[in-house]
Amino acid sequence: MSRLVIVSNRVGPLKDTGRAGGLAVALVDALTKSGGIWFGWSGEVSEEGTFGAFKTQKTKSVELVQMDMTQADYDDFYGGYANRTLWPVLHYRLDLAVFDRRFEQGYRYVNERFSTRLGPLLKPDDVIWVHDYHFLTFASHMRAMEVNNPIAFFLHIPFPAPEVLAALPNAESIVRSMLAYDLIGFQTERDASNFRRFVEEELGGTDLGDGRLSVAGGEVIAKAYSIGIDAENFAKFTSTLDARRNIDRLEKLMGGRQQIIGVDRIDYTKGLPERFRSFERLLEDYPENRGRVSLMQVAPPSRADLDAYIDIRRELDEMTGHVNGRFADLDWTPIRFLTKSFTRRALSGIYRASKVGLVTPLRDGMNLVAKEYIAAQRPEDPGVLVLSRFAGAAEAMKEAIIVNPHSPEEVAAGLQRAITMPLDERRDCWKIMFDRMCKEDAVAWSRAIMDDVVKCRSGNTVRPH
Ligand code: ADQ
Repeated sequence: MSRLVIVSNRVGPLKDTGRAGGLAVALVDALTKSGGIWFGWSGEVSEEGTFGAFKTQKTKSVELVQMDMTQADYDDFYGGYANRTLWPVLHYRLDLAVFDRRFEQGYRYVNERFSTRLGPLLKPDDVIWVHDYHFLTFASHMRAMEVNNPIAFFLHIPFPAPEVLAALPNAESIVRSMLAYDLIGFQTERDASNFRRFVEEELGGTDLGDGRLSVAGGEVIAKAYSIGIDAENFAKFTSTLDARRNIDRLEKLMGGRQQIIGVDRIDYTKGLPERFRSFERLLEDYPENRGRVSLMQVAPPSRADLDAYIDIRRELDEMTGHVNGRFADLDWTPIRFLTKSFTRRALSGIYRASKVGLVTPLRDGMNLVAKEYIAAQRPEDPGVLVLSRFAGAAEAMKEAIIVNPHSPEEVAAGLQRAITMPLDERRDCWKIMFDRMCKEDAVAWSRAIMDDVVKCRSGNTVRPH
């Protein structure tokens, strides 16, 4: 069996500390089975940066290998091109994107530095799996170093329509670099077909069907592999002590009232101000919910040094004050806005105690919260998921109430339907989604990608140059 080498911006943790996301757990699982390396940034900035010594951590079969970056790398690569350019563009937010050629140079440089450092650690039959928008050009640097191992890539965030991506300076050159991967995985059919269309329309490629593209004398696979969670395990979290404590506290606090739950990193893609407005609209248009239904939004800050993120935080604080000032009563607070983070076990209890899961990003690669909410429900009396049509999760979770997050009326009507949905209907919808999630879980996702990348290299696929 080949060794697996995973490359991602942040690595680990190897042990489930309770905070590790489902993704980290799935990757550790894949790594433990085949043995291998998880390679990435240490999260630290130092003067030596990528020229410094590796920071390593080892278990029996898996090694974490991390290195620092310099402040300039961090500013141009991470804070710059990754998070001020690619993140907004790939989420269709050209209005928030910053285009600065230093950022792009820094991005390519850090991709090259990471591949240069990884090269000597590789063995001839290793399979390399690179993650996310930080490393679009990584494989092209590896190929320039004559690394011939199979390299798969998975994009966790959306891939926009070619008409949008075309606004990114040098988009063709970035996408051409991506063709050095053997396989490029996307969250949804829509993302994969956007990519294939870009390659056809802008790079003169040919769609061969089955996700295969022929371009510049070579072939690449560009297909959807939607990411799953470890649904059965997540469901089990709800009987842990941490979860039961939260269920008890919330049920006591609500005293028969209903709670809508939102859980997101603070990010402009998550549609949080729009969500608060929709909840306000619910109280306006369906006044019977006043005093009876509240919204709890759990949103730990992320990338707190970027302006766009500071603005949202301020806006959400103001909106919470506005809605609560307008509707609160002696014994009822309409919106509770918590900016702390919870362990996954504690979170499962919060989901279970909430009658409605409200997941309304303006754009999202997949959205794992939608899946976690369903996994945490009581099979005999499950809650209802209200889900944005712009979350990748909407492609497979059709039994949820699908809404347009830009329309407060539509979201409010969806919430009202969720709050009043009869038990039979709730059970039926929940069961279909839960069973599907158990089948299409995180392990199945990583296995499908690994099988395909190995197959395509042992077949007759030729890499483009
Ligand atoms: P994210 O944008 O981070 O991920 P998401 O898929 O929702 O979005 O995952 C967030 C994770 O963080 C969930 O597992 C959630 O439980 C956890 N989390 C959020 N708030 C928390 C809190 N307060 N306490 C504890 N945990 C919290 C990116 C893409 C997504 C894609 C994933 C995986 O943007 O579209 O689904 O990668 O591919």
